[in-house]
Amino acid sequence: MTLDFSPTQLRAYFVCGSQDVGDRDLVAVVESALQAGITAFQFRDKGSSRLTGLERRQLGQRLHQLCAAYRVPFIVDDDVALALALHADGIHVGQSDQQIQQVLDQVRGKMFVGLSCSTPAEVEAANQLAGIAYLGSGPVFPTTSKSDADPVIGLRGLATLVSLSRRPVVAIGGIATTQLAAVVGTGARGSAVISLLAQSDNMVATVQKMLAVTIA
Ligand code: TZP
Ligand code: MG
Repeated sequence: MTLDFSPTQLRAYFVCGSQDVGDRDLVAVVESALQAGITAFQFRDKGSSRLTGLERRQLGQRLHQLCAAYRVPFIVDDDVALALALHADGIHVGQSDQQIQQVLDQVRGKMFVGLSCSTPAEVEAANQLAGIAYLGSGPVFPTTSKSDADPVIGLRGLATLVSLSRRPVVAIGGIATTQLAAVVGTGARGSAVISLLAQSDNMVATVQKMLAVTIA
């Protein structure tokens, strides 16, 4: 069974892969984030620590099962074949990933689609496409979690993209607890974070802060 998209799922959106957790077990990290109350999880496995083939699929399956137990959407970054094989709830793609129209055609009726947009032109193009559930916008602040990140857009850039978008926007990139309120103040529906949660020493407190600032 797949979960439908709802904008409230963007409130405390955790993005993570093996590369983000060092020596720790990714499944254990994700489980503690689920227990703490995250509202969405994106499996974004990149770089040299990335598993391949059957191992990658089994890890994805395990993470999907965990998310399903908490009724939290399991979203796969980039990999349409993996998302389809795992019956993921959603797929997230960037501007340089597989062409968005192709992705929409491949997954229509099966899962929801999120798209990264970091410029007004990208948001305006996304507005013309049917079937996109939400936009991910950033990096809002400098990030150390993505080596090929687009230029930083800042809170003003985020506010501009939010005002142009016909879809709910989740902010991403370098978001710390001190910026959560300002991020949501732009009209973004929540924050998507890697390091804030992957490196948190108190997952419950951090997720509570993410949930507390968000307009209901
Ligand atoms: N896309 C834009 S910035 C980013 C991604 C995946 C990395 C976000 O990680 P962090 O640690 O929350 O800055
Ligand atoms: Mg991508």
